[in-house]
Amino acid sequence: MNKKLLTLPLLAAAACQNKQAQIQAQNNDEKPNVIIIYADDLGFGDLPQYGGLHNQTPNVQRLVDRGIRFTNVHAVASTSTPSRYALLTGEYAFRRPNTDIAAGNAAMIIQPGQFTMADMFKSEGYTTCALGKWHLGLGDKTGEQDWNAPLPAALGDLGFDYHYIMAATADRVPCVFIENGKVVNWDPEAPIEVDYQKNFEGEPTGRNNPELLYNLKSSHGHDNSIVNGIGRIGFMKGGGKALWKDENIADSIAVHAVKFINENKDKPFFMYLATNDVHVPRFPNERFRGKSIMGLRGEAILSFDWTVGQVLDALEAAGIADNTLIVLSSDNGPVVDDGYIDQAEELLNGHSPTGPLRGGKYSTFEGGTVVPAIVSWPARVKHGGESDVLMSQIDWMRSLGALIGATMPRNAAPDSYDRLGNLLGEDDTDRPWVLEQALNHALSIRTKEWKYIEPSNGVARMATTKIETGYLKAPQLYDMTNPDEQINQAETHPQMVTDFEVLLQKIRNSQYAETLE
Ligand code: NG6
Ligand code: CA
Repeated sequence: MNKKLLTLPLLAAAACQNKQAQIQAQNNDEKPNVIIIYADDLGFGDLPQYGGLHNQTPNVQRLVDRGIRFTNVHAVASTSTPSRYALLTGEYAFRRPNTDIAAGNAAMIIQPGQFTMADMFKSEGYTTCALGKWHLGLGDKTGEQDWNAPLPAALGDLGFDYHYIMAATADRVPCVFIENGKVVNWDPEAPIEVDYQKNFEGEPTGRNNPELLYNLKSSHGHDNSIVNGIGRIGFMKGGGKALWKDENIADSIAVHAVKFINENKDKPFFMYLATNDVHVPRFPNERFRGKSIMGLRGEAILSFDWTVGQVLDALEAAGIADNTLIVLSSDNGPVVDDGYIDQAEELLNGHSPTGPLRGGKYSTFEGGTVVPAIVSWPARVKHGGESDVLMSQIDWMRSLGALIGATMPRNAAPDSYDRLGNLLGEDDTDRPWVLEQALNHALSIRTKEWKYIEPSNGVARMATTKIETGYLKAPQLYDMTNPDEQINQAETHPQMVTDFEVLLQKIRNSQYAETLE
């Protein structure tokens, strides 16, 4: 089995590298605009294009019609911060401390000296921006940011020419947008203070003043400060007119995306557009209300689709849709009850956010990391294609780097491989394996045929979200010709388990991405 598992895919990978070189050679002069539309917690089965029920997403369909729908794409982790870290640096999050789900007052997690995806585009003359959810820390010291002054470290230090972002998630303070290192609409009458340990004297909390939760009540956690009638994680004081209204978040992000497209339509740009949808608190704009029988979670999916439409319309109006490469995906799998009483569970009406997959956000099972992924580039990519090629978001950095002919500094994107051919639908050679990280740090390796989950500690099912974690003290091995991960075959295939353990050990110990060769 050793041979079948490890050797054959490696030979295939070598063949693939040659093809990649040719693809790169074709591309050096083209310089398409590149947009990553990164949804939050959008599950593999959530979109109707992936079997999702009840909602129409016509704008996602526009992308599918002019691009490729991938069905075997893996986020690097089943939660946001490690997944985003890996996407933007090409390095597995487990190699770095402080890459777990970040608080809103975490210091910047990616170091200014690291070579990011934005640096890569910038080095090739692109104008770069990050819009929407950030969740990778800001400022130079955790808990010591002065939110009333320019932040000493922000995305300008990571290669982004422009940013308009939320520091963390919508359920975490501070509930304000940050533009180029400064709070947007900063209110001198209401200076901002943030603390993740203790409340500010006299300030109401969700726990003590549930009567003030007029927009959404919490089902678990989310009972610290109240902003816009919604309980949050962490304490904040002040903010005044800078505080966001949850119902306007998607609009605020989309408006800045459209503006950036219009301002940069004459030169190549890179946009990292990370939506707040469909993360909690789900509180989409009034115009989506009542439009989904799945209630707020369904309406958040409609809001996501609307954002996609805003981007496509702006590209078309600017006459640059043909030469813009769009990658649409999600940071991790779905969760239904993630802490607010929004009736997401009651109103599923038979919809399965993970499709046929087991587990969900947080878990080691495939529901945690298999995500929708659609790639469109009308000028180049086959229209209406489908692909089940095994792909990991870890490779998108070097693949996009190859596309634009970027020179990668030594040590940059150490875990990322150029698999541009996969991304453009021009090569269907599977990645030999992909690595997945769960909330409890358990790592899994997935090949096209098998999935190995290393032993780990923790509850089998989260009491709060009801998600099956896949944590087990013994190794797990699943035959992925049936993706439901129900029959653990570790005991009957000890050699294969050993092979996977050896491979995992090699990946863990490797400083650079030598493990695929
Ligand atoms: C959890 C939050 C959850 C969500 C998640 C991060 C509670 C009870 N749950 O701790 O609501 O915010 O962190 O989600 O606080 S992620 O998609 O950004 O990783
Ligand atoms: Ca997420």
